[in-house]
Amino acid sequence: MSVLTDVELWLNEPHSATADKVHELLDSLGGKLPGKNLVSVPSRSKGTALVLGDIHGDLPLLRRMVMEHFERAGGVDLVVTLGDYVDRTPEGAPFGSLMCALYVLALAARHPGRFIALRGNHETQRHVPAQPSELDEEAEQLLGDRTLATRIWDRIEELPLAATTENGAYLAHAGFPMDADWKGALAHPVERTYLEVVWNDVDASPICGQRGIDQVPISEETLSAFLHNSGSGIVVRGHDPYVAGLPLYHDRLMTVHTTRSVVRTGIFALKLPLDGRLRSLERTQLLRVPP
Ligand SMILES: [Mn+2]
Repeated sequence: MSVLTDVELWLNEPHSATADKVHELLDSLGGKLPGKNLVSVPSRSKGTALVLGDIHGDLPLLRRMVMEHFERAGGVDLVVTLGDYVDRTPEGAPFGSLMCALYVLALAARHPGRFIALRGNHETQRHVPAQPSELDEEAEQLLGDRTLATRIWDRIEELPLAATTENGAYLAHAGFPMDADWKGALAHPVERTYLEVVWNDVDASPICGQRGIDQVPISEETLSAFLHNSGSGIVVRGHDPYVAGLPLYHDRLMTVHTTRSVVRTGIFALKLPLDGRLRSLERTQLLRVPP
C-alpha cells in the first residue's frame, strides 16, 4: 500500500502513525509539490473548483469536504485550499494541526494541478512570524521526534502562495502584492510581499488594523488596481472570519473560512466555474457548511 494511502489511516487512528512512516511519507513527496509561489489553472470548457478557506486543524470538517465534494463521483474537478491548516485545533480533532498538514501535503502530491494547497500566514512563519505552531508540539507528542516538524515545514515551503484561474479568479490566503509587477513580487517575495499576501485585511473588516500588521489594507481602490493590472475579475481569500461569506467591493471579493475553530459569520466554501469569464462573483456559488 502506498504511503500516501497511509495518511488516510492515520486520520482516523492518529496513534497508528509512526515516526518512520511519516519520514517515509515526507520522502515520497519529493518532486511532487509545486515548488513555486504562483500556480495557474487552465480554462476548461466546463468544470468547477471548490475553494476552502482556513482549516485551523479541523480535520473532521476538511475530511468531510474532501470526501463529499472531491472524491465522490460527479464532484468538483479541483480543490483550492487557502491555507492556515495548523493552529487553534478544535476539540474533537486530536493532533489536528499535524494531521491536516500531512493530509493536504499528501493530497497536493497525489493530485497535482487538481488539489492546490496554498500557504497561509501560519504556513509562512519562517518568513513572517506567526504564533508558535501546535504542529511542532503535536509531532513531538505523537511521534516522539521533533525533527519531523522541521521536515514537514520544509515540505510546506514547497506549496504556493497564490493561484490564478485562466478565467479570471485570483486566490490567496489574505491578499495580493500591491506592486505593479505582482508576479515578480510573488516570484521573489520580500517581507512586505508576505504581509500583503498572507496577512493583509480588507478595510471593510472590523479586524482591519487590529492585528499589528502595518500594511496598506485592501480597499475598493487597491482591489480595482490589482484586478485591472492582473487581468482578474475576482479575488477569493480567507484569513478573516469577520467578513466570511460577505461579497465586498461591488461583488468582486469573497472571503471564505472553512473551520469550526473560529466562527463569526458562519462556515463557508465557494464553488467557482472554470469555464467562461469571471467578471464578478455572480456565477460563483457560496456554500454554507453545516458545523
Ligand atoms: Mn490567517
